[in-house]
Amino acid sequence: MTVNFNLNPNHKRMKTKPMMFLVGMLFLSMTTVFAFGAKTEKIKVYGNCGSCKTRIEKAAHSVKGVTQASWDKTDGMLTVTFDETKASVSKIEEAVAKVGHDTDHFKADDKTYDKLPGCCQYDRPAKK
Ligand SMILES: [Cu+2]
Repeated sequence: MTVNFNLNPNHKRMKTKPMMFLVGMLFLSMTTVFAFGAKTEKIKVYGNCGSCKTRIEKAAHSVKGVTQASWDKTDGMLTVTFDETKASVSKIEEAVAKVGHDTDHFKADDKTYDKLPGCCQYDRPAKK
């Protein structure tokens, strides 16, 4: 008994194309990571708890070009990986400050800070 899995009538002509496509995709994804300067940086972000972590990481991810963001509540360091051609440390710090978390270069708006849940109202760094 033969089962015909070939649903494509142009099968013979198409044969080499899927492989080329795969190689092409692989090449593209590699250039995205390497050629366009994926960069990993650590940024100090003030916060307290697990909900801060969620909020901070969400804000970092909202910046175009950010592929990874992870905030450590024990030392307050946000580790971000981003495409340098699209994002920058200041853009990320700005986004994080906008949701209520101070960084060493951007201060959150007082009103935004006041609206944070009680557990999230971290001790703010001294104002400069
Ligand atoms: Cu919190």
